[in-house]
Amino acid sequence: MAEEEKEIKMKICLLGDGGVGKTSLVYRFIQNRFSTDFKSTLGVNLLKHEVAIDHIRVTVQIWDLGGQDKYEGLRKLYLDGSQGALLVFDKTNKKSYENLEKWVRSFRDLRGGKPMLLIGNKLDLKEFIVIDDETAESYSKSHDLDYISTSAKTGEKVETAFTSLIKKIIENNPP
Ligand code: G3D
Ligand code: MG
Repeated sequence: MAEEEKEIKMKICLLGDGGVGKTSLVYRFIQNRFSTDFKSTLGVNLLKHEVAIDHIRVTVQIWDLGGQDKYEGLRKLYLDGSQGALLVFDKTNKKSYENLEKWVRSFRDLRGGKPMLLIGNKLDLKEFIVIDDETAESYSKSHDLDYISTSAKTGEKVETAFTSLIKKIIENNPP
């Protein structure tokens, strides 16, 4: 007997400082490509992507934040209705790691305990890494987040990261 097809829609958002690779990760996930000539995004990029996970058809609306300076004004619109977030820092940029706290707080203030996944991006830039996995893992444990290290450039673990957040969201909102 054919399994009944189930459907679910969700909104997820990307959080993290400018330059950490949010747009590149989304681009890689959606088109399986890496481009080095993005225009620095202003405002918000809205993308839709359909994936099949465990016989469930998932439509993911992805909100990718542009100019960080405008975030304060956009914050509510951006986070409202988000079922989860990918929280991204750049492993070669200490400041982007130190600023995680502010992103976590801003999400939790509005979205409570909804799932968040921590991404340490730019894994390919091995010799420039200043935040190692041990440090990131201990941060993620203490903040009740899962952690995955990715490279939007090579594509390593990008799909895993998105999929694992999506699965968590499905667990929280079974269709
Ligand atoms: P943002 O959306 O978070 O602001 P972007 O970040 O996706 O615009 O990426 C910022 C810069 O980092 C871009 O380079 C992009 O090509 C680069 N980048 C993103 N992800 C990776 C990665 O995994 N590895 C490497 N090596 N570079 C990455 P430019 O030069 O255009 O600023
Ligand atoms: Mg961007």
